[in-house]
Amino acid sequence: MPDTALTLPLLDQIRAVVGDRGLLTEASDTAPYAQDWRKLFQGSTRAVIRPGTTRELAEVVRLCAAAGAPIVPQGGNTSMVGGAVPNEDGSELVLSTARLNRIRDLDPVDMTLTIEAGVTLKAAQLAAAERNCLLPLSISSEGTAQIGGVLAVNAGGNNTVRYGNARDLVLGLEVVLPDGTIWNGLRRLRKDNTGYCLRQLFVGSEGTLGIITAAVLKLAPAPKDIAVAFCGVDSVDNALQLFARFQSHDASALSAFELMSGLGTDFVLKNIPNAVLPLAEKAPFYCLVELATPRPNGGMRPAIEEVLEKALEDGVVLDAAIAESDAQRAAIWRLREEHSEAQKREGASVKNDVSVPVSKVPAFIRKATIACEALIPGVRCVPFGHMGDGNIHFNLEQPVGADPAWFLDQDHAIMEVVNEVVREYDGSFSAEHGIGKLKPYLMPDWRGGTELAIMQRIKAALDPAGIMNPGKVLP
Ligand code: 2HG
Ligand code: ZN
Repeated sequence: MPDTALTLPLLDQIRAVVGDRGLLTEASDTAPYAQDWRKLFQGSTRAVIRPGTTRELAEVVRLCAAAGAPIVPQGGNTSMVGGAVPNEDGSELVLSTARLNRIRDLDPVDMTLTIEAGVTLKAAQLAAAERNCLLPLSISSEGTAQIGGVLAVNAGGNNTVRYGNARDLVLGLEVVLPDGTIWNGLRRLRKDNTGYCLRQLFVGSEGTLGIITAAVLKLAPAPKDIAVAFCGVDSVDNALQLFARFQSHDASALSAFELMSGLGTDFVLKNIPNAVLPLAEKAPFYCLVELATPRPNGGMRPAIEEVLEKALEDGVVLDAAIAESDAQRAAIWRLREEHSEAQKREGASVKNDVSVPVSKVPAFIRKATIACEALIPGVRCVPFGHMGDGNIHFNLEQPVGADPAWFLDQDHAIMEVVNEVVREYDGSFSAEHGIGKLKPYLMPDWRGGTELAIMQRIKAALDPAGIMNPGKVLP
């Protein structure tokens, strides 16, 4: 933001609210907040504001609204779609929720966790575990991602197959609106039919309607018996077959069913230190299966063995390894969780976070692979992800030796080709990563007409001046 007579008083006023430690203005301090972790979006900002309480944050928003200064809310800055990056001209102020990091309450009878936006998902999980509970939301970036951002994008992750998305875990919210008003909706009721469900309006709004400052989340009983298997399969069709078998065996025990391609797993084995394939032979695809129950000695190991033995016998699975210890379980999960990092180290990659009905995953992967290979000869397709809920990360790695910048320039063409197949199967062009800065241009085509018009009216009603995360979500 230029040093005009208008902006300097605004920053001075903000400093009076948040103090020196709540305001960063040195370029070296603000730089990490102005770029996404994938380094695809480079923005610029005059200041990063880090309020320590909801009241401070609300006062800052009120001051910004009065000055007409646009705000970019930011949590852990782990967005895959540039959702938390300011624009290039420096006119937007970054508002970080990092210092709102208190756990306000955990009730083991109500099974609720009341928590501030800046707590990392990992810290929230640990807080739940300490009280013998489970916060059933797990994503690869959980060590850095903060609850506010996780809710603002309605993150999904590995346990959606059993517990749903972030949205399904929210009972209450505290939100600062674009004019600085605080809405305290921190109720922890399981039944509450009192008009429009406002909390769900903010979940998934990606900071365009207000800033989530605290939430009441639903907990589940902590698992006491967990079994994890890593299975090689010769096709995605057989991966689907295996999923169906686990589901019909005991859907209530299935807490994750993840798919990995042979190539994506090879990238992990090559680029991530100490990653080891737990099978004797490589396979075209792999599945990670997790069964869990809160009952100690709840029979998860015999259950996973029973289904896998039959699947091996029937040729649905080529080979499988069942974790014998917590360390082996973690090592298997690492093969899946390091997929993004391994792809990053391999070269330039374009992400397609898409979903289709679970039954259509094999056909979708087959067709999208053919379409992408026809578009860019030599491109390396890396489909992986949350097969149990139909969310596939259909990522593409640059051809070996290709210019990374040239490859990244093809991102819209790639997304178009993949999305055409997604559309054929009634899927979505954004499953769990959101729209951010990357995908608003796709909204008219996919959600145009009445749906987009309703969204625009809601945006205009809550943020008439358009100061909340401008340029994100809506075209
Ligand atoms: C995951 O499932 C994340 O690991 C990241 O959603 C996916 O890198 C990706 O595309
Ligand atoms: Zn994912």
